[in-house]
Order: sequence, then structure tokens, then C-alpha cells
Amino acid sequence: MRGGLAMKRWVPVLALVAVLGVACGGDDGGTDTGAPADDGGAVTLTASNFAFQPASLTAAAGGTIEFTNDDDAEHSFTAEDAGIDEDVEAGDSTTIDLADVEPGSYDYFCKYHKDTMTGTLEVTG
Ligand SMILES: [Cu+2]
Repeated sequence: MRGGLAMKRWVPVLALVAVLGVACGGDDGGTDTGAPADDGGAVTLTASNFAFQPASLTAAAGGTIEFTNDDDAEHSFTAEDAGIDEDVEAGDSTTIDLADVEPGSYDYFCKYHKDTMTGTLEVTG
């Protein structure tokens, strides 16, 4: 069981998620709307010209991030607070699993180009 402070911190986030869930008409996965991005499955992240695109990522807890490196240098997707540190060779791609990541906001960066390659990952519940 977590402490009371941690619970309080999540209440506004959970309320927001509930509101968004209603606004979207629910997310029970029972109907196929033909919009793969809406089912919380995979989101796409690209490293290009030594920048993350997009820098602000939103993904569902339990979903995945498809990370592609379009540059001629190795990059990483490193979100320390989320316990993620994935290297991707030049021209390669990888799938980052968010199954063990709790909803919240996480700063991420490329550990090889920490000064210029940064972003924020929002994991929704
Ligand atoms: Cu890099």
C-alpha cells in the first residue's frame, strides 16, 4: 500500500483520465473505430537531425512506443524515472514496452546528446 501523499497526488490525474475517457466515448476496446492511435496501442517516436519528434509524447500505460532512429548516429530513449533506457543504432528501430510504467509525466532524453535531445513522456492510465 502506498502512502497517503502519493495517493493525493494521483487524484487529479485520475479525474482527468476519467473525464477524457468519457469524452472519447469510452476505451473498452469493444469496438473498432479504425483509428489505431486511439486504442492506446503504439505511438511513434523518431530521432531525426538530433532531435526527438515529437518531443512531447503521450502514450497509454500498457502500450508501446515505436522508436525509430533516422540519424547516422546512435541514440537512446532514456527516461530514468520510468526505468527505461533503450539504445537504438543508426537507422534502426525498437519497441519500448510501457507495461511496467505507472501513469504520470516523465522527462526523457538521449544519453549521448543530453544537451539537445530531450522531451516529455505523458503516460495515461
Ligand atoms: Cu542522441
